[in-house]
Amino acid sequence: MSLLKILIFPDPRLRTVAEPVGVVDESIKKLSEDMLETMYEGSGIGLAATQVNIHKRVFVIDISPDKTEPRVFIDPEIVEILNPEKKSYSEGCLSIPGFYEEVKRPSKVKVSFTDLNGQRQMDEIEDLMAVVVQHEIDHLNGKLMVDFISSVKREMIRKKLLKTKV
Ligand code: QAP
Ligand code: CO
Repeated sequence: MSLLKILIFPDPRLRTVAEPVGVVDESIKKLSEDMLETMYEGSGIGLAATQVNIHKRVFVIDISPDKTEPRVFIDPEIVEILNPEKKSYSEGCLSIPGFYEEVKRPSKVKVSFTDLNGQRQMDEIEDLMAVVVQHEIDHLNGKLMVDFISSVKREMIRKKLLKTKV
């Protein structure tokens, strides 16, 4: 496995719309392992391929307290909003280190995706899982959590992250 470099906002490459994967081959398995390693190393709970400058529709998450439940989502789609009532959650992002912002999203959704075995799956998700899955699908579409906040706040975060760039 290898650690991947995470793009930091406002890197314009974070705005790339990712391409569908289609067939799950060895390169996608290797990518998802490297992404999981990179996510755990950064103490994250979710990471999209876009964030490591790979523009394929893949993301990994692990929201378990002891970080023992890695999950890989390939070509994910929100197929139905099961509860349109929006819930607010203080979201973070490995590409926006040190900043947490309240974002409102539908609280329960139905998601379809391809798993690592190449099988299409369907899942009803809510709570933190629904928040993270929607956040990661946004990444694959070039969208970031700062797009939901005021332009004044977004500009402040942009300037601070440009300054602290190593
Ligand atoms: C997405 O984000 C998420 O600022 C995953 O200094 C997180 O794993 C969606 C992280 C929460 C909804 C709620 C952030 C690590 C990790 C930081 C993450 C940081 C170190 C963020
Ligand atoms: Co993120």
